[in-house]
Amino acid sequence: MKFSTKAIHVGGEPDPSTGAIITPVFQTSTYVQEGIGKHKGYEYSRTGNPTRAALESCIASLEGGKYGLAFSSGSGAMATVMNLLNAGDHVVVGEDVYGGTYRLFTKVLSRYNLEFTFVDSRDPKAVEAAIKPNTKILWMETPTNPLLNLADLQMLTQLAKSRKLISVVDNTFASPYFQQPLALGADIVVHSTTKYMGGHSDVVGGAVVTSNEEYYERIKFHQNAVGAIPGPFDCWLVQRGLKTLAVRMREHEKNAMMVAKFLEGHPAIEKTIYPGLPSHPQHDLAKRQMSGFSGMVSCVIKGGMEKADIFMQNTKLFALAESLGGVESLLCHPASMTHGSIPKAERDARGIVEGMVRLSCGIEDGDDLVADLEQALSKISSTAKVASR
Ligand code: P1T
Repeated sequence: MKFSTKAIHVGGEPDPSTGAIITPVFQTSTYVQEGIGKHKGYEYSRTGNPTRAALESCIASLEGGKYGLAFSSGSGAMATVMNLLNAGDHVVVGEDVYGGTYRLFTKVLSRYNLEFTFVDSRDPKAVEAAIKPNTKILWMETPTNPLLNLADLQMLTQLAKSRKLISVVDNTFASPYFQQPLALGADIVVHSTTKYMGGHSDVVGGAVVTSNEEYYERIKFHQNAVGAIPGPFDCWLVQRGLKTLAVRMREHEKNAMMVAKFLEGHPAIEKTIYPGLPSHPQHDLAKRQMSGFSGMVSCVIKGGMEKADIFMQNTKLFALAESLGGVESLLCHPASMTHGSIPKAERDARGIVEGMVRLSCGIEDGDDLVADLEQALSKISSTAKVASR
């Protein structure tokens, strides 16, 4: 079965008791048992729920994995994967990651005697040099949030294997439609399903996929033991989103390409970052390991935060908000919003400068999106003229 068919049919078998074509929202906390140990496969909804099970099998199939697990948020999924570690273990992390991932690792998990080294995951030599005898996980996000840097997944997962590390890839930005980390050698994929998978900015969720039975059993144990599980209606919403993932991703990409090309030629823009542009330093790698470039574009506005603020206040279709991957276009200011939990010196060192704006291109008409950006950028130069009079 191909991607679009799996998205609609896996985990979507008609309900055996009623014939309902859509898996019902099993809004129940528990299940009646016939006798001691005699039940229909479900005992308690933290441990398992049929609506969640349907979603988990669909997500696993879309990532080309054997096992899927759903969580109450991407953060909950990431925290639960980290329960694979024991105190004293070390993790090598690609340095440009979502600010909340950085916060989870440096401000929460580091208190449990887990150690993190952040490296530039574009540079396999730097990654290799960071590995220590107690390193257990290599954590990669690609494309990264918000710089849209890529990690060479084939090369780095091979390195992880040769050093007996568990490789984990946050595939949120690409979605399984454009990138399949397990096929490229990764052990575990994590997602914020809040983003492209849910796709409609109406649910917060997370997911983990793996084909490794041992990792699956251990993460599933912690999913139940720690309890960061999604409610059945949230599972239902994400699964409904998945049905249109393929068509949405094609539109996101088409619009992102239009937006990136427009921004790249605009005099108010210092730099445009999109893996689909030939000017992206890793464009060739993007073509090799992704089947498309997804819907995220970052740019740096000339004149820093002040001008970026004028631009962001004047867009009418692009709404100023955290998050991404929904049908409606959003923009955000990473330095103060999504990556505000990273100290300024580190942000500057990574290139998350004050003038940077991150755009999540929705699936509105591309001409309207470009026109919106054009009129908002024109406000920067018109305020400059007023100020210089
Ligand atoms: O928000 P949550 O569902 O908990 O997912 C966390 C997360 C994990 N990984 C990546 C790559 C992410 O971008 C996120 C969340 N990101 C945002 C809210 C944002 O605006 O970037």
